[in-house]
Amino acid sequence: MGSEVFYVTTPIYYPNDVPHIGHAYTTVATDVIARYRRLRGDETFFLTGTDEHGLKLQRAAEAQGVDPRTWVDRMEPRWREVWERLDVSNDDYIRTTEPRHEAAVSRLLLAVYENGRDDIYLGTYEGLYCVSCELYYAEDDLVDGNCPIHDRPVERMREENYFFRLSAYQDRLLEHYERNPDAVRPDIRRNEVLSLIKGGLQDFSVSRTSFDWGIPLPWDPKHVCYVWFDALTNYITAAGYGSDDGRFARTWPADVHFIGKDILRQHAVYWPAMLMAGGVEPPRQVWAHGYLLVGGEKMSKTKLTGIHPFELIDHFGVDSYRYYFLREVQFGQDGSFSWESMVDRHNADLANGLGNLASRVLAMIGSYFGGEVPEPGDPAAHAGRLPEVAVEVVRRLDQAMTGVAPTAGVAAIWDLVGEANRYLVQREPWAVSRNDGRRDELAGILYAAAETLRILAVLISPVMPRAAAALWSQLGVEELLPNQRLPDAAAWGGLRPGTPTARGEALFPRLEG
Ligand code: ME8
Repeated sequence: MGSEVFYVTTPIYYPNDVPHIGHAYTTVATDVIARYRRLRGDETFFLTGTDEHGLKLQRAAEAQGVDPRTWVDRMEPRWREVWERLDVSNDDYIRTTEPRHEAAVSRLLLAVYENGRDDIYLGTYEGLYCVSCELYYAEDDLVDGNCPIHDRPVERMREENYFFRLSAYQDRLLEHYERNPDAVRPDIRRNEVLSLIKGGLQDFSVSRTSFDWGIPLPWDPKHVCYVWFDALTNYITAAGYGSDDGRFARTWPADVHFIGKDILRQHAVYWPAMLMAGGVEPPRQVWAHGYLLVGGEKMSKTKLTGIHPFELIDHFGVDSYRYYFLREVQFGQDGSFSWESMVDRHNADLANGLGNLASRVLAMIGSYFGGEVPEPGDPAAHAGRLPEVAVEVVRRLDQAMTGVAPTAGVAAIWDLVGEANRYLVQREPWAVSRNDGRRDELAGILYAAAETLRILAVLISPVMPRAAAALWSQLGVEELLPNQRLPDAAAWGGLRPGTPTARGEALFPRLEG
């Protein structure tokens, strides 16, 4: 078994408010992995969207004096505009208020309800509820009486609910995770999930009667579906569950669900059990990254510490934004954002590193060869270690990106930038140019440098699509851009001598703090 499509998702976000850089962190990382997969020729399906039902949304709408549908219709474009501005290349965008989703949720609910094992049953729930999480908590989970994630008071609720028999799935979940050691990453999250499951699982309610902003249960429409059961199902809705069996078979199971560690339990315990109960395969992998912190705490709108991505993009540009978070925060760990470190990264790695390399090489090709790519001559004599370092970097990048280690992937690319800059310092083409007898050598050096830039343009394209396109056009080969596939695109010698190059704008202008 195995799906043919590389299927990757972000969480679907609550549009009760506008996005902050924490949400964008997940979405950009997912985008980079999706773009990398396309670059290596894998058929890819990348999904994101908004989670529009539930009490939290209903209350946000009430606070604005509008009905929930008006509210989500007003807020959802504020999310899409951020993804567009960030060059996020999702193939589909799902809203849980769409009819296709309601159909899939009803279908999964019925599949579980009618599976012959009584996995959904009627009961009464009384407990402590955090509206921000849309989760019930046990007294012991609370910190000073507050929700452990949002640090806000919980509410006592009592209602008649349908329950999902999660407790019956303990052994099957453990067996699933033993058989698939990579199904939760990184290891620290896998261990957390294993101990949650081993600690015993409590049934959770899958319906609500105290409010009505949700999908009615097909067999008892006084109840609306619990928002997490509704939300998680988005991942199969968009893959064609219940609507397009052929596409569903090619697409599902998802290869990676990217999430933050705050919603691990729902994705790695509830979700696979729900799917098993409905006769659907669990996802291949759940990848739970860390938090972006502000002042040592998880950035959050609730605590008014959220920074809107536009505040940074306006200053740094889209590519620098995308680069910074992947490079600065080791993927999987928590990381702090700071304006100063972002300026430092921008200037050191982008303006002085890649940007300076490109402008120096193109300027020298302009002055010494009338702007045309010179003859390579014998690479063994002129290219130094660049061809072999490029091969090695491409190998490391592939290993990192397919292994979902984007920070290591980006670091590998910058080893090639560093090698190229060192190579120029050692070969001193500006000095060689003063000696007419060394014209072939000068050509060989600048060919090697330009060829390295071409390869770099391919390699950076998943992370910085705009800089890649600009570099590509400065090298005079933009018409090739859409057809690049790794590893062939990185094979040495792709640039043709005689190609007219152009000195464009600086790729990354230096920024003052
Ligand atoms: O939980 N650092 O939506 P949500 C890193 N609708 N990532 C962060 C972050 C931070 N400080 N803050 C948020 C929900 N995120 C549900 C999901 S999925 C079926 C339903 C990111 O709007 C991270 O990915 O609260 C986290 O898991 C997600 O936003 C939570 O988004």
